[in-house]
Amino acid sequence: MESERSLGKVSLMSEFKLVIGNQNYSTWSMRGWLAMKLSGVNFTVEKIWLDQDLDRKQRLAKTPAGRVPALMHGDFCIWDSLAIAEYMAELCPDAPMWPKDLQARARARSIVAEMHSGFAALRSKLPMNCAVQREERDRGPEVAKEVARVIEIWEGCRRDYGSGGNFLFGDYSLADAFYAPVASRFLTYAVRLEGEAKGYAETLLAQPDVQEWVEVGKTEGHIMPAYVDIQ
Ligand SMILES: N[C@@H](CCC(=O)N[C@@H](CS)C(=O)NCC(=O)O)C(=O)O
Repeated sequence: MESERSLGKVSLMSEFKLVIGNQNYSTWSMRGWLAMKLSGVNFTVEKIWLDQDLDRKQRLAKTPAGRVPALMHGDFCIWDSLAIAEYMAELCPDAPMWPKDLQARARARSIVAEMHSGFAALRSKLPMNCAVQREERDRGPEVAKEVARVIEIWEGCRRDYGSGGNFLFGDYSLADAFYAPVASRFLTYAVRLEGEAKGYAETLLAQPDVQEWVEVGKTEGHIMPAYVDIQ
């Protein structure tokens, strides 16, 4: 762990609180929460219901970007799922957050960054919704292109780095955490997967932290029509 001095006003003893949105809908919150679980630290959660914060006032009162997740470490705020993941990885170098090997780690960061900055069609056309099951259907060429790219990423990591375990880089890591909401979407919208990608998606959805999040999402209520209306 970092020394007390380099943490500025925040002490190692300061508590962690993660501000999240609805567990059924907020994929970024899920990623931030999975990163916190991977770090192994104790943390509390404050949930802001997105359906009760349409003007973002509650979120803006917590974090300058007005988005969730946001991590409070004492009174120090870190916002954005990736910044939270990196903060915790630096703070907890012994936690299995990134792969140990330099190039595996760089590849993991590449696919996490690719997810963090892309996949607009998956986001808009297949929003996460753990509580429903849709039928398989053609969701258009943009979605098909992005699904194919996700499969390519998964198969490539499994082939090149996955021999030591069942996850993208062998052991479960931040790379898997950032793709967990995608696996959940593929299940919800009955996206057809085969072989390695199918097995990996099943493994990821069975990972205990992922399951814990999804189980709450399924039953938390606060249904938002914008998501539910997508068949
Ligand atoms: N890049 C951000 C995205 C966060 C984000 O867009 N969060 C959504 C909830 S899933 C939100 O609060 N959106 C509010 C808005 O865009 O107005 C991250 O990785 O944390």
